[in-house]
Amino acid sequence: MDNKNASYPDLSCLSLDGTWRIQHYRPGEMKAVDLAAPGLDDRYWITGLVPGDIHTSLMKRELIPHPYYGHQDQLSRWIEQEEWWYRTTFDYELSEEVTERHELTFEGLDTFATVYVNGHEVGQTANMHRTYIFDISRVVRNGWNSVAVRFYPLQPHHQEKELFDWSSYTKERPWLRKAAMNFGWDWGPRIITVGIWGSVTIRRTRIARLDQVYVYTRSVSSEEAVLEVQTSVRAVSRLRYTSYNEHTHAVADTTTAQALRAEVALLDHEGREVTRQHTLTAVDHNRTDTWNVQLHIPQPHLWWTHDLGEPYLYHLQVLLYSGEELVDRYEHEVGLRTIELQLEGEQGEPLFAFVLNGVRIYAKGANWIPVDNLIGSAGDARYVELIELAAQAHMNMLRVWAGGIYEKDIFYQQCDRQGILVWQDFAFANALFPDFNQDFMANVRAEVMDNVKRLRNHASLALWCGNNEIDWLYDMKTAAGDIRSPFYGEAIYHELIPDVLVDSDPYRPYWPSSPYGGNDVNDPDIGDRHNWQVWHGSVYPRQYGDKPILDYSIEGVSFHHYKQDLALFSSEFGMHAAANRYTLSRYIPEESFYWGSEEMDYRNKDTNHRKGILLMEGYTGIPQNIDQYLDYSMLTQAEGLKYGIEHYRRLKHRNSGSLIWQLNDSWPGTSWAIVDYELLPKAAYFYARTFYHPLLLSLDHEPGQDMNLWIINDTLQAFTTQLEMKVMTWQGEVVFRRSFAAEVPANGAIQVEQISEAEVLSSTDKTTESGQEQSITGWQAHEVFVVLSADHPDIPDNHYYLRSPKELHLPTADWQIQVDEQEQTVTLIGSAVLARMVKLEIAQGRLRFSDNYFDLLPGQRKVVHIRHAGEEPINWSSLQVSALNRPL
Ligand code: BMA
Repeated sequence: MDNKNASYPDLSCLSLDGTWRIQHYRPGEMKAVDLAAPGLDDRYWITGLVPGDIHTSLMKRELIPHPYYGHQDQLSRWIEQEEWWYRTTFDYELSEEVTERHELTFEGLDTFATVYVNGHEVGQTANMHRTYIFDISRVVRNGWNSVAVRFYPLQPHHQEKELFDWSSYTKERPWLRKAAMNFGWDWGPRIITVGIWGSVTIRRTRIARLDQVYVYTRSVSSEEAVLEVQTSVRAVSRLRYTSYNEHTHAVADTTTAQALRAEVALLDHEGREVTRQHTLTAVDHNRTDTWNVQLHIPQPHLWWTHDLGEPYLYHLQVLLYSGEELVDRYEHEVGLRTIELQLEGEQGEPLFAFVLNGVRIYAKGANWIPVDNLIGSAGDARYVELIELAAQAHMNMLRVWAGGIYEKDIFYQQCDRQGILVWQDFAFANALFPDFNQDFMANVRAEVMDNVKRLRNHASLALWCGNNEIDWLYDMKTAAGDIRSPFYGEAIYHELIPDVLVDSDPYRPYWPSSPYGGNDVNDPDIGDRHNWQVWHGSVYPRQYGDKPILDYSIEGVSFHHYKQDLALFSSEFGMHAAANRYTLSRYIPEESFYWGSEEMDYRNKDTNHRKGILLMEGYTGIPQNIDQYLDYSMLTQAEGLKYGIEHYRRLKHRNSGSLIWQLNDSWPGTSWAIVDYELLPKAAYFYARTFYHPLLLSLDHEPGQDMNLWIINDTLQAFTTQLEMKVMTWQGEVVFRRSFAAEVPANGAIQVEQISEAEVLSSTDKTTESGQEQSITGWQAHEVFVVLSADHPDIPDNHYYLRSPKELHLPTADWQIQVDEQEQTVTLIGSAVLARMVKLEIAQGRLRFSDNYFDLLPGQRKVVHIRHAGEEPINWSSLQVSALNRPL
């Protein structure tokens, strides 16, 4: 069928994105030549979008039920057994000029496919992570053309292959270059997607083209930045025989070199030219020439993460001329910045620290998994919103985790613009891989090259990392006797990738795995570390070769283990919490919406569901119903992450970063995510606004022990402030109040004071907010809470409880509430008792609350602004407000 959305964004590029025809057959049922034939009558096929995926296309036509609802993912398992065909047509104009080449480019084919143009087989594909380019100059016609893509089931591609001792969640995947999480992970279902998941274009090359443009910052200072631009140009030759226009012409090949001119220009934010350079050259036909130019930018605007400055982006333009004709162009946003990974400090101390423009930064952020199991159909808005949410929670780094994909361009573009650094894993997660097989390795090499070249011009890209947990788990599993084979895959992370990077991206740091470094590869003294003592009960310290031990007990999984962790950089750690009520209720049949139902259980794909119960048992107590489960799991996650992250931040500069496992969800499940599938943040997200704030007041305290008061300053300005610690009863009586002056160094952390718990609780300074003296002589730790505040306008207050929630007996809270639908606000006025973890719920996704899951102090007035990320009207009638000590 005609491609309705086909358009020429510029002369050289025709988009084939849009509506295609789709059909499926049993493998081998039909002859490929028939289905690929240009004249095939496909009017009975269904339609589907490109980029996209088969599941979504079928869902749209109601041919399969939504795979995220209930157990319905099981109803679409048949899709992975079938052979799927896509077809489209397009009109094309060939010029009389014969020095043209035409390339059909697929930015994402999932996964094993054969591509046909006008019935001719132009090539095959075997890697979801690659960009495939087919030269179709010999088969494209003037006028009407057809494209067909045949996708094969995965099974024939792995069923006769060697199985490996280790491949988490499924044995099928080591031979298949496809997102690992497709096969199911401990936070998501098995949904084997298939289809054209990236854009499709036809690129016309006239005379010559820009093969590659590589831009990197050589150096920066406030006076000057030096940018190096490496441009590869390829001149195309005439074909000796061409066969378009229905005629065959003999054409003399040309042997003379092609005279070309390249112009490299840098424009500022407003489009004003900052600098421009020309190069003249002669390129032999079918040869590639590479030119380097250096651009010197005086008084540069550097690119900073959003917390340290402005993520200023220039605009790079490379224009290629043949005579007066503009034959190709390349445009990209460019940030002027240097990035290094510092592994040793000035005193020779070990570090794992990112240094941006010469400044050692503290990385705050989270791990990123695919935004949807149906990756190809996920829209740009999901990316924009999730990255916005991350930035608003003061995150400055996201780790694109290895079990998903090399993300779509929109992801990196948004990170560039929103000032967030990217830690990019290569797509190798939790398995052994056949690094002894040359076809596999050639495929991997092409994948690595494609993605390095696609992503290396992004300012946000801070680190390449070889794999997820493979080096570490290889040792653990070998020690446990589960792996007996050599470390298959090692050659990828320790040879192939570094080899490619030396040539293609030599100035960006590379780290072979996460975690990596040290004796047990998860060593606190070298490299980065994953803390899975908490939640998974992994027992540490451990030495290389020791049998791994899991401790499934209240103590074993407790988040108190974070404080024993002196990691240089904590790149994974986290705990489960329920998704928000709306998100769960949307995908769980109503009759199963209760705590302990099999449907609820089905949302949780983790091994051993006892871990979450044990964690809550030790902290909040075991929930008895779904409301308690929502609250208790959210509170445990939020307070647990706060406990861990404040500890890591107090360790600044020994510790230089903490990345939560995980930011987002790919389906409406129960997981470690702090933002759920409907883009509704959990309690931990709102806590992050304080625990990741660049200016943090922190109390280091264990029951019965001293109270250590800290300030952490991630900004580059030193300041002096007056800090106040206030201890209050649930009714708001102040039982202790003390102020401290603090000189806070730039980019540093200081302990301001240490007071014993006993002193605080027996203090005679018992003044209510209204100034009245009290006669009480002592307090119990479970009767009070602590508020830290500072007289600095930007520093948020922080709250602490001296005992775990299950030991506190909070009286029932109350409040007054006013809803202003016009202004989109909810105003709460606290009454006589502290309301703990006040929760506003509205049955709608993508809502942005200015605050939620907060404590409302007695008498406190709090205005919460609510908006929908897509500016849709708010479903006010569904609003409900509750608190831990005032359940629904
Ligand atoms: C680490 C991650 C993921 C996993 C998470 C939670 O292993 O790298 O593979 O989902 O922990 O178990």
